[in-house]
Amino acid sequence: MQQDIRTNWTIEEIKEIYNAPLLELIFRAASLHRKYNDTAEVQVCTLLSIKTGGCSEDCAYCPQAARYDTGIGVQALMKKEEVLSYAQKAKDAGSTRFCMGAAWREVRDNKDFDRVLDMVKGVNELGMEVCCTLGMLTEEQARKLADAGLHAYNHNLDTSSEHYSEIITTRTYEDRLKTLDNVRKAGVTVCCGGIIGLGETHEDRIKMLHTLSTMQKHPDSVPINALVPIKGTPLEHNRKVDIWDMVRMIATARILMPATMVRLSAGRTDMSVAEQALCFMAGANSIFAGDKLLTTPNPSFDEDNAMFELLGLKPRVAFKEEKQYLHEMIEA
Ligand code: SAM
Ligand code: DTB
Ligand code: SF4
Repeated sequence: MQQDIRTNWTIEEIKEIYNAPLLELIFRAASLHRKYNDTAEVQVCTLLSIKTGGCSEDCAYCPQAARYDTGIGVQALMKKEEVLSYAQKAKDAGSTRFCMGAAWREVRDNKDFDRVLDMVKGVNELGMEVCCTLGMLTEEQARKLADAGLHAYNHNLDTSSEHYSEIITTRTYEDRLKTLDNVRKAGVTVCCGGIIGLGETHEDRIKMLHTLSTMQKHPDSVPINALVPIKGTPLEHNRKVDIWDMVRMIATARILMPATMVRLSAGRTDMSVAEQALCFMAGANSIFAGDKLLTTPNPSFDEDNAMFELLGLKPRVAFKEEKQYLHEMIEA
């Protein structure tokens, strides 16, 4: 079994996989998906923007960057009680992971961070997997989050290291990798992926997948976002992502990282149920649910429930791996 999970992929090997005839690629990805995961199971994560807009970074895709006129106002950090009531609603709607996002360049050691730590504790106590995406972190901050009960940290590479400076100039690829390293060291699971549709080449996509799949340990989850073009950002006129590109990206990620959660992330409002079904077939096993991502629309819980029913999918329970491990310990 072990030889499928490799961290020594070469660019040439990845190129060959990515460029395989489409149906061949989907078949191969689906076979590995079946071998390593319960293919009927999809992790349902809910996102909440706990601090919106006014970000100092220049990420060319982002509605929350202060320097672009996108019509997104600045909202201060939410109150803990308000966040917990959103989390409870998400849990009641069947979501098992709750991800809190802040439009910060980096975490600072101040009262706001203390409040986020309290939110993490609170959501954890609800029995949900807690995830945060707060920008850059030091190792100490990562440890504080871990101590508060953080399960996962989302920090995307977004694109290849070569294309990075075309998209973001206010931080480096190295900065991103350093934060990911700090997250790993603190024992928090890593959620790291990217966006397609930024004007990158196929080569850039292959290189990003290479960086992800050759990390010392594969990310525990890999979100694949399709660019949601935002009026006022430099990428507002970018062409809509082709569904076949999304499928190719998901299938390649699944083959390279067979046991990782591959998340069909931003861009679902533009996809039909049939198109999303292809993505699940190609190995996607997680989605963001709820009618809003951070600031842009997403399919409603009702639409997703209907899709799950139609496709015979079921939501994955929270902390599945930990529960399995405990069960095996008790059995032994
Ligand atoms: N500020 C933190 C950071 O940059 O890490 C956390 C929030 S940030 C909005 C999280 C991720 O959302 C980005 O890394 C990017 O991959 C994704 N994202 C932002 N705007 C997007 C868009 N218009 N389309 C698709 N994905 C987007
Ligand atoms: C990720 O990879 N995608 C999510 C989550 N991680 C934080 C964010 C998508 C944001 C899309 C634009 C918005 O709604 O503001
Ligand atoms: Fe948007 Fe995050 Fe970049 Fe800020 S750091 S502009 S919130 S993607």
